[in-house]
Amino acid sequence: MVQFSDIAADLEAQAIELPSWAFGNSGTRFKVFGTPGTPRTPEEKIADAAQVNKHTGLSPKVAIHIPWDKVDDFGALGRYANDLGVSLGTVNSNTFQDDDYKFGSLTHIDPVIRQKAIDHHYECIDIMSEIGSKDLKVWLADGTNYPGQGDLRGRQDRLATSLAAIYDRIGEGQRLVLEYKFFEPAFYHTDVPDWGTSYTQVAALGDRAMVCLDTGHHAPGTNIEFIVMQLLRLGKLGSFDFNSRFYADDDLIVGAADPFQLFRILVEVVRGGGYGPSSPVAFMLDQCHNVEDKIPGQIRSVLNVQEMTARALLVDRPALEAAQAAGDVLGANGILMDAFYTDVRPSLAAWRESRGLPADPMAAYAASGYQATIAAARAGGTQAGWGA
Ligand code: LRH
Ligand code: MN
Ligand code: MN
Repeated sequence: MVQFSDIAADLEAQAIELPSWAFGNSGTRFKVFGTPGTPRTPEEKIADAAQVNKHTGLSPKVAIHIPWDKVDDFGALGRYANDLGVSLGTVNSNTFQDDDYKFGSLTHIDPVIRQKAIDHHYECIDIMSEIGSKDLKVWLADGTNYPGQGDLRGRQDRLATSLAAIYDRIGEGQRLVLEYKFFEPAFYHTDVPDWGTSYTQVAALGDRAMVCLDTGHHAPGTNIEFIVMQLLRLGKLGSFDFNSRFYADDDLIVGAADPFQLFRILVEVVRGGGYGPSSPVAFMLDQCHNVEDKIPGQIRSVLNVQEMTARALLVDRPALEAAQAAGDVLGANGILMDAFYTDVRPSLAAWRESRGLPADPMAAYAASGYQATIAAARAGGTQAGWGA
């Protein structure tokens, strides 16, 4: 049996990057409900993200999305974040909100539009260099709605050429991570629909190009932990966008819809060397909070990842390997389930307190009065991001 005390040191280095856009209002095409206190500026999003780190110690970085978080002086934005105890992380490009990209961005048939999309990525790389960010995350809405609408092969070839032009500018110590998604907003075909396509494209670029796995971007029933294993085996798992889903790209709180799936994913992460200070895998959230308050929503999210990481670390590896080797099907399964069913919450609460953090971060945030303060201070404002 592995005890919590055996794994406590491994929890020390856990860092889960927060998406700036999680702090803005969001919804579906049917309705976006406003939340009092929603940030009006990138600075206010960062201030809210800093609250999550203050109460959990788990989220020292904030990912930004360009142009949603565009400011005149990124150096100053970075210093502002540092003053609040966090730093700016992944830079996400955005080629899905400009009319020019109606029929594609990096895959567009018109070289002028393609160059515009490439130039946007150059701008993102410049921002990364200014703020000391390591990762450029590329997610493309490119695809078609009707069979015959586009030449699938030609689009894939143009994608490869465009990505190569972007990768050329990626500096030492920087990476390009390519995210895949099986559908939406395109419904017939998507140009980077799956891990295999993302892998094929980044493998052609070089060592500093990796795959981003967004847990919400798979068809129902997909064995995501198998993909995690394979990408780690290939040395190409660059980052996670964590969230959870019941139906499509729901962007719900990670670990809320299917905690067991999150556990299984983290078991493969640990098994494949994807966890720990020397791992190249960046843990990130990519979520929206449509009906719940955003800051507690993010606090709950990072705690869910921490709890499932602890449980994954509790798997008795030698015993599991012995059971597997002996063909002990139910024994092996039982060893995994023992770890999954271990309630680590009391141990984590004590562990947090021993580090000067609140035992219960959700309660500590609720008692802090921050939510009422921002609701009063930001009343009547317009939110930043998502279309801004
Ligand atoms: C696409 C996606 C991608 C975007 C984010 C806002 O569905 O997951 O990561 O950058 O949502
Ligand atoms: Mn994502
Ligand atoms: Mn998504």
